[in-house]
Amino acid sequence: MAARFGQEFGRLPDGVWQAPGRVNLIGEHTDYNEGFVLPFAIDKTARVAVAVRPDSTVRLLSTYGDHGMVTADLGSLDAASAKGWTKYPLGVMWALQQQGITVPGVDLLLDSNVPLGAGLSSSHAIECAVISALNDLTGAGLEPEEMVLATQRAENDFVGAPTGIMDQSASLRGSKGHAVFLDCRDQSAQLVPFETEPAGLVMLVIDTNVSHSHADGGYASRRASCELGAEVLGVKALRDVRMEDLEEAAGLLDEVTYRRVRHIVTENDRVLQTVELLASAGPGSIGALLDASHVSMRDDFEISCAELDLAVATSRANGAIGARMTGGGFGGAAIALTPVTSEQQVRAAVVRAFEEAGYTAPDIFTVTPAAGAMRIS
Ligand code: GAF
Repeated sequence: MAARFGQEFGRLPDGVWQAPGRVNLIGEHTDYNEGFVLPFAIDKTARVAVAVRPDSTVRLLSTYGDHGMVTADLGSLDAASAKGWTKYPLGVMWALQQQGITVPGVDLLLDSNVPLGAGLSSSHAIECAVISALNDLTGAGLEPEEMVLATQRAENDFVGAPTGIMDQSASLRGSKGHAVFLDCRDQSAQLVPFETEPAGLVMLVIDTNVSHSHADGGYASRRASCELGAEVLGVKALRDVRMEDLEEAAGLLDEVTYRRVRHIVTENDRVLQTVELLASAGPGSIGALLDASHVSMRDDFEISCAELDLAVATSRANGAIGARMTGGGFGGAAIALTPVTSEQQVRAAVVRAFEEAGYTAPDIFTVTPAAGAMRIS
């Protein structure tokens, strides 16, 4: 990375930082409802090599895609004119400026092996690598919780995606062999041991190659339904609705809003149950909760799609102990918690099922919980 940076920019970088993508084990769309999530950082990362410049120019280059060098001026960062992946680093710089941090001009080279548009948060991986670099280079001394909020601001107000805080929390606060149990109301977090190998399991990711964007309408409309539900029920956020309140809520809400609310309330409950089960009985015990989460997203929140449903059903029929779509939905990836002994069967069956359905071939790979963002040189 440093050598490539040298070729492109004619000098060495000041450092190289990396940040991972994430898989969400369970707790979908609960983050912006101030609820619970249980994601883990994965062993696929975005890396940025960065050198500070003496002026206010930013030069951005990536090793993938065909974008060429993009130049911007820090004095006039503009969301409307930022294109493609450059929205993410520029959005982070903009967000830091908004909170009064002086961002220096930089030359920046990006490399990433987080699949794009797969629901594994390739965009937050970039943002978290960039904010880690700028935090170190400026000496701003931001805590992870502050970096989480700054990247959320970049996503919401610069990129234009009304997302919550889960993805960047996993990327910044992840730890090898652990999932991050996060309370999205106050950002308190607990690392929960989650290792598949000792349990004879693998976590398969099935990237359907149906690409999605959180800046599209589906994500925002689900968020709006949740806000409406909270307003009608008279609570600050759906986090405050309990399982036993659901019956009464049914009488107060229209049918669609009720189902959206039911997903959030039951999903929060499933996160709590998953955390308890992981502690008492290990990863082999959480299959039914993963399945129930998928059904809730498919039927109540309506964020799945035919390809995700096929990936989930086929995995389960061929030996996975639990499976669900992961991430924002409307495409992207499913996860299938699978005994090592069934891995090949699940892989082959999913590929065959996609072929028979006439869908684009999926990409299937395993992930393990990995470390969060860090400086690597
Ligand atoms: C996307 C968002 F970025 C997260 O904040 C979260 O809402 C997720 O969708 C759904 O759980 O990844």
